[in-house]
Amino acid sequence: MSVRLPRVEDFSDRLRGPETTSRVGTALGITFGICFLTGVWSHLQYDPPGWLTVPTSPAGLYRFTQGLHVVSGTAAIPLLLVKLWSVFPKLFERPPCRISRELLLHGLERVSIAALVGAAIFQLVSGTLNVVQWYPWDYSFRRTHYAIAWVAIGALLIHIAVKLPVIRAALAGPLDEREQGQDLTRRGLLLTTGAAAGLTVLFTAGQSLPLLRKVSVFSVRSGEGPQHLPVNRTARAAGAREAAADPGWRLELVFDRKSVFLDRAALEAMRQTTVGLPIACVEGWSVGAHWTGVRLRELAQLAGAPARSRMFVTSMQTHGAFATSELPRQFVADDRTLLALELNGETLSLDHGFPCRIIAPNRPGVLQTKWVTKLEVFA
Ligand SMILES: Nc1nc2c(c(=O)[nH]1)N[C@H]1C(S)=C(S)[C@@H](COP(=O)(O)O)O[C@H]1N2
Ligand SMILES: [Mo]
Repeated sequence: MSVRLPRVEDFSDRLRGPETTSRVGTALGITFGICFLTGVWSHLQYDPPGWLTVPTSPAGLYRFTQGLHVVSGTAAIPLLLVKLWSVFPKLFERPPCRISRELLLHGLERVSIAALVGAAIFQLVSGTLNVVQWYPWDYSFRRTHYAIAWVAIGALLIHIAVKLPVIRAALAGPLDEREQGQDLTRRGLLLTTGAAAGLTVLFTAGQSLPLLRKVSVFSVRSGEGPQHLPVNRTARAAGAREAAADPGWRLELVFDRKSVFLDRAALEAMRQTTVGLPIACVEGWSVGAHWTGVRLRELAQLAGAPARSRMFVTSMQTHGAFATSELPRQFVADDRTLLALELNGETLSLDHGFPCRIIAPNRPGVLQTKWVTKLEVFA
């Protein structure tokens, strides 16, 4: 018996083929489209460019868009696996053997598909690793995930354009044919794939949708934690423990090269406001909570600055990212933006940012800075 490479004809399974591929591909295209748009939005919100004024309402907008980002990315995993399985035999298609226009086109198609498959796998794997906070190698997740997103979406659009005639014809193709001795039809396969994607969402989306919290046994975050809120980075992990627990701590409020110092008692003596706002993490989980503290707007005014000022926030964190953040004017001016002192009716715990933290509407979790020690106001 001679050993040889398989050929396309060797894979006779009728379940594969354009009828299956086109339908799974359509679903996959939709999830990737949603993932791309919500991802770009998250990127813009994280670090808004000059031309973009991020709205402070609706307060739960980021919670919604980022939940959708992670849910659609998760649903895409089973879809991508089935899609790749359905086209797998094509890997063994022989290129035209003479140098010709066909060979060139074949080569170009192969390159674009390699880029698409590579980028798609990278996005789903890196996104999942970020959700479970596992960084097996040293790279900037946000920048890389964002750059590869453009490769993926570009290659996807080219792929759809090239395949459009095939996709059109295949979407009209039969689903219920059965080969001898075979039980599963293409329709059956597609339903199974849909169910797999649905269950994946059901088992994980509870971290974004409180309604599903009980069923989502594979959620990375249960929604629970000290003071009814998960903790992403503890005071110890951020190297903020000692400074934050120091009874001599004072907040430095800077405007126009003058500093005002306020200890916790002074902050507690100011007018207190209570708001209901969620923490919405880039990792997709979000939890609503009640926060009590001083309006940033009133702190700006105390410093002698206008209510519509920008603010730069510095924390006591000594290592790791997210030690500082910036609040655009509309966020400082918003009545719901607080320097929070209490969480769900109790003094903030150390891990939630004691002595005080930022909480603002429609703001990615990473920017809700904990262990604040300095606020610089810019008119
Ligand atoms: N100083 C500081 N603030 C921080 C962080 C941090 O690492 N350092 N993590 C942020 C992230 S990623 C999130 S999602 C929220 C989580 O808040 P919690 O741990 O209080 O629930 O806090 C944010 N505030
Ligand atoms: Mo986060």
